[in-house]
Amino acid sequence: MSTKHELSSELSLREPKQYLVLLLNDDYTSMDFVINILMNVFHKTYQESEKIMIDVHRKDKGVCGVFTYEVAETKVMQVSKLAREQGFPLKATMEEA
Ligand code: TYC
Repeated sequence: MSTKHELSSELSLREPKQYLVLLLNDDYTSMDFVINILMNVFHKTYQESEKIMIDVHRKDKGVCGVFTYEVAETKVMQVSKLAREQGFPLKATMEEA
């Protein structure tokens, strides 16, 4: 029978690490733009996007999804490219889940 430790190392051999992508609040990005980012980059519904945006606005950061490293990195880059193109300082970061 496997110990708890053996089970968790077996899992880590099979499953890729997961990363949270967090959206950060700022004073300049419009609420509508953040909602559009959540819908278009993170595939959230309008209602989910509005809820996450308000949460980030109130608490300074919030999770918009959990992904493998490359996918999380791509989402972070997409957010900064789209924000830069529209002249907003919006930033996303990633951390190990
Ligand atoms: N704080 C912004 C405002 O009042 C809205 C905002 C929400 C900006 C979430 C960034 O990640 C963010 N216009």
